Amino acid sequence: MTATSLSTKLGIRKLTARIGAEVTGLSPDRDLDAETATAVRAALNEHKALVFRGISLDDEGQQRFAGYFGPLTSAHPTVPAVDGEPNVLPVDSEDGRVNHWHTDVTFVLNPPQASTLRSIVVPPYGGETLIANAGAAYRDLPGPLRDFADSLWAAHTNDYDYAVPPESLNETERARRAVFVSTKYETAHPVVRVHPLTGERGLFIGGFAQRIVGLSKGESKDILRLLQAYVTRPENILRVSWEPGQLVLFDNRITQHYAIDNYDDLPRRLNRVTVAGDVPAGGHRHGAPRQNWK
Ligand SMILES: O=C(O)CCC(=O)C(=O)O
Ligand SMILES: [Fe+2]
Repeated sequence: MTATSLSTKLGIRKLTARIGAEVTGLSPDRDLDAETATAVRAALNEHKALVFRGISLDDEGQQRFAGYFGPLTSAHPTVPAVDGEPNVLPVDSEDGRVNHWHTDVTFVLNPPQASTLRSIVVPPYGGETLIANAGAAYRDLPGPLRDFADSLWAAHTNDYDYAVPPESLNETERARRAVFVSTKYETAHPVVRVHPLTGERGLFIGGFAQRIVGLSKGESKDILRLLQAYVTRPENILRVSWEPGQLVLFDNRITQHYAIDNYDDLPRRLNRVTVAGDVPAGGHRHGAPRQNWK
């Protein structure tokens, strides 16, 4: 397919005051020229989550679209990809429900900068994805808390006590969990991340952040709960309702997300493709504990 200049037709409609926009006049299934890709990146910088509706993408198309924003990661560090598509992760309700707040794969040194999710099977009700603006959360903090957060580092790991106790998991869920932690990762990141393209600061925590470097588990839990409460304020959240032919692109450097488990046992399936990211940078006055923080 040839590149088509679409940027003049690009429409950006805000979905909430603080996060999210629907992009119209652009088919992610067409080739994007440089100007259009730049306009989409600018919209992503501003709105943090972009919704594209009425699209007809296959796995190839989703990967091509994600590729405009940088090189792709493998599907996941531990979870197998879609057969024959090493960059595509199946997100299938049969394998479990991601109903906890997180940012994708933050337990590695350079987590994916952006994720795309594409609807494959949509339940007739429920199954929405929440996406939270972690930059607004940071700005909502009272000054002294902001300064405090600025000074912290958090250890992120894929091996932690998930909200669900292991004894309540069924066999499939237990097996999936075992695959997820088959290689254990732990990485320290700044709690306040400076976005490399905009300079905007955001809380960079989420479910894989399990401990604050230098604090006990108990102290860490309290601090993380306090900060996380700002991320999940309703004002900071976009609620994405899924429909067939939909793609959502979100900026992992400054958002968290949560898949709501409110669709009974109905099937739900999305495919995820993520764009490789940089090593998170903070605005620290205290140096980096990355090398010897354990
Ligand atoms: O199912 C969703 O809406 C989100 C899935 C997700 O967060 C993930 O696969 O990391
Ligand atoms: Fe996720």
